[in-house]
Amino acid sequence: MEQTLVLVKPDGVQRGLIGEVISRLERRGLRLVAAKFMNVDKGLAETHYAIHKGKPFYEGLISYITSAPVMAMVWEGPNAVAAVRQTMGATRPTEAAPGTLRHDFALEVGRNLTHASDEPANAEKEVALWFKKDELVAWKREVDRWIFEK
Ligand code: D4T
Repeated sequence: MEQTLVLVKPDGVQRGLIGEVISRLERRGLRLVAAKFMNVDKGLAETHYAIHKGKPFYEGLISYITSAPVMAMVWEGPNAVAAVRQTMGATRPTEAAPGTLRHDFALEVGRNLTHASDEPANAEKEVALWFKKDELVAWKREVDRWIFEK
């Protein structure tokens, strides 16, 4: 089953939106695999955002993600990566479709509430970066057969 990393970033935590994010992913039918509430150290932030090193917004990104606790989670389901990105909406909240989290709760790209892996190969890397193998819970729900086709 495809897995993806989701972070409720410091702004989402401070604004009391952890429950809203979880609720929307649950409602979608995705299955929670792991969760931890944590501070992000500089090393983890720099590894996670390595691809953006050198960009004008890089320093702001690192200080933002390390500024206060985040809720880190792994969610799974068929096409979980695409499904979660769709639920989050476009990176820039003013370009996010109505009904998405970023449309409904955010205005600025530097305060866009959540992170979600952008493709399956990156999702695998990000899940391994943020979680140890034994922190991932393999489980099934009674309702799975009514949500997952196979
Ligand atoms: P994340 O990684 O936070 O889910 O965002 P996206 O995957 O949707 O978008 P991204 O990698 O292009 O950007 C990472 C992160 O950088 C912030 N950002 C981005 C910013 O502050 N200014 C910018 O101009 C861009 C492009 C927001 C998300």
